[in-house]
Amino acid sequence: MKKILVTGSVGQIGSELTMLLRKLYGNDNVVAGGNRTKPSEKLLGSGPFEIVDCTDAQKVAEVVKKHDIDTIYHLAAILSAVAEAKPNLAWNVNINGLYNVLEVARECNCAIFTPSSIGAFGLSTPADNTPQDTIQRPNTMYGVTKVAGELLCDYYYKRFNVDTRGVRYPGIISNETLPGGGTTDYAVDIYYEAIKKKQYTCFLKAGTFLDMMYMPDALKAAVDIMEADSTKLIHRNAFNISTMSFDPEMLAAEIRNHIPDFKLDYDVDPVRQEIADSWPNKMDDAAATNEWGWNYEYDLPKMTIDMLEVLGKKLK
Ligand code: AKB
Repeated sequence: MKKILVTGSVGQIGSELTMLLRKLYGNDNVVAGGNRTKPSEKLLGSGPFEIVDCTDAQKVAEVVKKHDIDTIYHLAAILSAVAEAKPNLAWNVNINGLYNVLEVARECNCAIFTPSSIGAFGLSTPADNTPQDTIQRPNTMYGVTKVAGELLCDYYYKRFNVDTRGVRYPGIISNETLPGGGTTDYAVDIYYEAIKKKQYTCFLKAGTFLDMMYMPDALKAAVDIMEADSTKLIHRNAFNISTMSFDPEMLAAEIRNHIPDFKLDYDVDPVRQEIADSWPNKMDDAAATNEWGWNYEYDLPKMTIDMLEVLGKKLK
């Protein structure tokens, strides 16, 4: 049985991924690593928890050795909007933190999953059907750290044979956890506000198309790629994965199928708009499908039904 450490287990994807991994591999075999944010009762009560600051290499090594870890899901990261406000912090966590975790993985012979993002692309990248291998010249600190991270993971595999794997996540939408500090966060907020106020003021403008994904598919991708047959992986890291692409108007129209008087207006945030404008409209994920059988369950209508149903009960 795998012995897993999840860094960033208190974050949006981390907390839900930790719970899924505990279900699949046993509660005691999945250590939740967190740093500043207080972990939920659910996370604390269902298995081991350790304070792991990925910028502290010694601490990462200590926890990996203490629990005999063989697989690390490294999810601790600073997202795009916060990275623009705090580039220093973003470099430290996203690059130095990743370097530390890769070094520990090399030393302790661990496999490692590291997500990249649509943020690894830039204005000169083809925006439609963005190929797996293409131009990557991002102009954000988040993007710079993501491209460097992809290359670093490739390097650790080639040079040290560390079993590094990863995907490029789109914006992730969840009915359970809120995102923090991303450019795609509007696509989560809008559902909450649709239920609470039947109105949402969007910080990205109409016509801003971005890749998005429902949380269950994002979690499935993380599990499936780590279970994939290693000999079939040509790319290993930074696989494009895609399930849906929409702009705020399309999302609002879908919500109106269930809440007909829902209203959408705009108060555009220039920083996040500029970031979004530099990201693809939709990625081509054929390499993921061919190399490890990537597939998904949720499109926009199916996700919207589920989001509104679950949030409707929760926010009552
Ligand atoms: C963000 O908006 O920063 C993230 C991402 C797409 O990587 N959700």
